Amino acid sequence: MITSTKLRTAVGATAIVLLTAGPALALGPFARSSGVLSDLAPAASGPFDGASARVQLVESSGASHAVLTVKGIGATAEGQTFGAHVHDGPCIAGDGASALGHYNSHVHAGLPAEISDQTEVWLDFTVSNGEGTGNANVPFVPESGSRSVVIHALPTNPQTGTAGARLACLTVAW
Ligand SMILES: [Cu+2]
Repeated sequence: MITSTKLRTAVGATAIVLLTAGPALALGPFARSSGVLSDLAPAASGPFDGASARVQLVESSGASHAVLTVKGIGATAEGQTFGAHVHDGPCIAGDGASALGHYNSHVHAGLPAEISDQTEVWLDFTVSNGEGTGNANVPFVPESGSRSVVIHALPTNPQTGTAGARLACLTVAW
C-alpha cells in the first residue's frame, strides 16, 4: 500500500511538471509555425493568395510526426490535392528557389538520396470547404535550421517527389 501511494504521488508530481514546464520538454512540438502564406507565384492570382497555414512537428523516440493545416483557400481549388513538403531553405515571398530542395534525411546523413515519404516530409492535402490538412510520419528528426513548408500546384509524384510549380510557403525555423 505504501509503495502504491508513493507511485501515485510520483505520477502526480510528474503531471504538474508537464503542465508548468511546457515547451522545454521533448513531448511538445519542436517546431511550430503559423501565419499568412507567402506568395511564390505573385505574377498570377491563385487559390493560396491570402490563405493561412499552421505547421507543427513533434518528435517521438527519434521519429517525427508533422501536421500541416491550411485555411482560407480559394474556391477554385475545392476538391483538388496539392503537394506540400518540408524544404531545406527558408520561405521568401516571390522567390521559390530560396526554399531549396526537399529536406531529405539521407542527404543530411551524407548518404545517396533516396526519395520517398520516409526520407522526406510530404504533407499533401486535399481542399474541402476551403481547408486542407496534411500529415506525415517519418523515421527521423529533421536537423534544426531556417526551413519552410512549400505548397505546390500538383500532388506529389511518389517516384520523383516532384509536385509542379511552387505556389506558396511558410517558414518553419527551430
Ligand atoms: Cu516541395
